[in-house]
Amino acid sequence: MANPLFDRLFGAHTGKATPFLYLADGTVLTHQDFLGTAAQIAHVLTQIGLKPGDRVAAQVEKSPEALALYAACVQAGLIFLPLNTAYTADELSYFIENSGASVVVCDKGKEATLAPIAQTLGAALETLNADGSGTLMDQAAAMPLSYATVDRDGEDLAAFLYTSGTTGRSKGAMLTQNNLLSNSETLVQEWRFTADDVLLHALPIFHTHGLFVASNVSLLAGGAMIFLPKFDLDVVIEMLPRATTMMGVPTFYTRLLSDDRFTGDLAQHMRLFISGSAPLLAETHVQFESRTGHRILERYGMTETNMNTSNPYEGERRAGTVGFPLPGVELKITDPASGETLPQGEVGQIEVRGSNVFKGYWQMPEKTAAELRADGFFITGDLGRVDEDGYVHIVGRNKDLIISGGYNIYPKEIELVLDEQPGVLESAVIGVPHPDFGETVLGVLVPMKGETPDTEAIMATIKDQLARFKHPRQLILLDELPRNTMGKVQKNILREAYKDMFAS
Ligand code: MCA
Ligand code: AMP
Repeated sequence: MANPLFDRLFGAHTGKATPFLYLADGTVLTHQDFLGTAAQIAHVLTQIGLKPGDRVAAQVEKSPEALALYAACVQAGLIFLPLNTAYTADELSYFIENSGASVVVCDKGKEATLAPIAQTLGAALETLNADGSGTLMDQAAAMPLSYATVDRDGEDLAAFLYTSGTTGRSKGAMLTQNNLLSNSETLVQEWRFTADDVLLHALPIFHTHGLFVASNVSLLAGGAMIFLPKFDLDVVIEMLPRATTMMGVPTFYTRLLSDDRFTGDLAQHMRLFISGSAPLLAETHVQFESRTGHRILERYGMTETNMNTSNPYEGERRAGTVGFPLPGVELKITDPASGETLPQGEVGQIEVRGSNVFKGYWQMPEKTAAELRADGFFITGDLGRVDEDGYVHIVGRNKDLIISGGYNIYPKEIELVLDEQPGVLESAVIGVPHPDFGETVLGVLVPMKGETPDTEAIMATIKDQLARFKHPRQLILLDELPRNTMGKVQKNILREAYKDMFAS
């Protein structure tokens, strides 16, 4: 037996004194330093009493230790459950309860809020702060620097990533070792990653993009990362000359382009820029090429599937498309009503199948059955077409979703909160164009007869319930919502009416 994900991503670097993480303060951690930390954390988790298959919920700031916590979970056969640092206590208590997490790891600043929740739900609580301090590392410091890797099968679960739904509560996408490993193997090949690469990593590590795409690909290739806590334009510009590759959401690229210091010279030595998580405007692609000579490589993925398509490394990277299905990924365009495959060129829903596709939603068999067909095809909820040259175009969404700065926001979740506010009869939440975030959230409220809802008070109330990035940038009062003859709210009319609200 073995532990394929651990062996390939981490174990393969045992004893290597080569640089793995370059930090903004000049610290360099080698692969072996990192593995030692991971082993120490694995000992702590085992001593707490965690057994293979148990869940570890982590809401922690990005740090080498936070990444080592992921490695430790893989090594000890635990299921890693990373959580957005913006989530409120309300949101977190759902994830902890739903996943049945045995331990919650959080920042010291969140301890007072989370301790009672963890206690009620029977989970242990450890702290891990942005600077690597906290109870987790206090205990880890006394532990051995190696750990007997727990045997796992490729079909064993490695991570849960919660993704919101159009009907309300989030669902835990169950990802196996094979899901993650097969996808990173493909991406290393497709994007030509090697041990010589230095990836500029400014993404958060609680989502697929920063964790399973950026980090796993670098780990598998044996390369290094410039590991930054967040996307800070000044720091990114300062660090870029030391990198060979960068991955980002479109906002990273529009922010770079908005700065005169980002010149062709600064990007000259780079091997590859990759974009994903949200549509990259063709205009950004063109501007980027004329400034730097580089064509950004755009790819398309989902939490449930990892990466599905990519523009080619060699060959034409076509603006406004997400390239070709990756090797091992089958992609078809189907009629949303019948599920029948449509002829090439026609627009329909995108379905994918392959070893990248998840195992289903944790303890939600009906939701799994609604999206994952018995034959293994996953219904992405994205609308697209395949052109005559085989390039996949995403033309829209068959799901009510807003993507703001790469974060997914499901309007239903916000509408449920808004509908409960005093004086509100009903609400509609829409995404409208935003120069920095691509899209941003707008809330439309219909007052109860004779009432005028207090929008400021409403904004203050939702602070406790919803993460900051989900908050409407503005609330608008409207006498009634546009509806079709079936009574369905016509959000397209609202989107059209307010499309210039935040235009630059
Ligand atoms: C921060 N804020 C946001 C966002 N980020 N609001 C809406 N959308 C956001 N994405 C809030 C802040 O809390 C702050 O609130 C205010 O907006 C302005 O913050 P700012 O300093 O401008 O933001 P930032 O800290 O610079 O962050 C923007 C960012 C960041 C760099 C674009 O959001 C980011 O790193 N996004 C990447 C997300 C990502 O990794 N997505 C991948 C998901 P206040 O008003 O209180 O100051 S994985 C995925 O989608 C699939 C699988 C895929 O294909 O990859
Ligand atoms: P998530 O649920 O966070 O995994 O986000 C997945 C969704 O992000 C997909 O279903 C798409 O709607 C969107 N997405 C990811 N990459 C791209 C891209 N390159 N272009 C357009 N949309 C994308």
